[in-house]
Amino acid sequence: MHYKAVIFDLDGVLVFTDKYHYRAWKKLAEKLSIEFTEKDNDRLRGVSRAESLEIILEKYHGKPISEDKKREYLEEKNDTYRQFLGDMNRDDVAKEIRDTLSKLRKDGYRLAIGSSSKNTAYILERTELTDAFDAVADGTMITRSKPDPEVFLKAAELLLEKPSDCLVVEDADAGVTAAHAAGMDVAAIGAATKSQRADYSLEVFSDLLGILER
Ligand code: B16
Ligand code: MG
Repeated sequence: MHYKAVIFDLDGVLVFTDKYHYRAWKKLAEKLSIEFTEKDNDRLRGVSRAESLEIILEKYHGKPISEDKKREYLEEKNDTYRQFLGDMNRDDVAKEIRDTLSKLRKDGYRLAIGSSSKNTAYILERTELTDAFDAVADGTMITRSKPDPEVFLKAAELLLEKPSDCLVVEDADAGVTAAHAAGMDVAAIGAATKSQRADYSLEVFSDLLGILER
């Protein structure tokens, strides 16, 4: 067995909250008369909330915005986003994902979350996924978000595993860069498969079993 642990990104890998991020950012962008498309939203994958706002403001042409006002906008966006999260439940995680996680654990792999999101604990609770993991490293524990390796190194530290023994599963290019910078191999799924920079490419989540059990 080459790897001892698997670190999962959350948004875009285990749950599909990217549509909620999109709707919440869109609401704020409209208020500020900023054009915001789904393509723009793709640039926010794996990026922290504050950095996401700066990316959105690249297309803003109004009066200068103070730091206090930006904090207010961030809170507003998060309130909208959390309203969507409040409607999530166990059914928002596919059976294929739950079964794959259980199988990996049964086979002795240590499992962790490595997410930029400060809402990680709430999402795991809503979807009844908390107990599926041995450790959770998230946006509340780091000072630098992906593409910085901090969140993945934190996950390895919590698992008491060496980075080289961990495989990361990611949907964002920023996350692929972060995992490599942490000295970890990466399996890409979804959007991150396009750039072909990852070590493995997953067509479906359960393809992980083929990588880890060969
Ligand atoms: P929050 P991940 C990331 O989660 C999202 O992909 C990204 O779009 C979001 O801005 C970031 O979390 C922060 O989320 O506003 O909930 O703190 O993909 O790293 O699981
Ligand atoms: Mg993601």
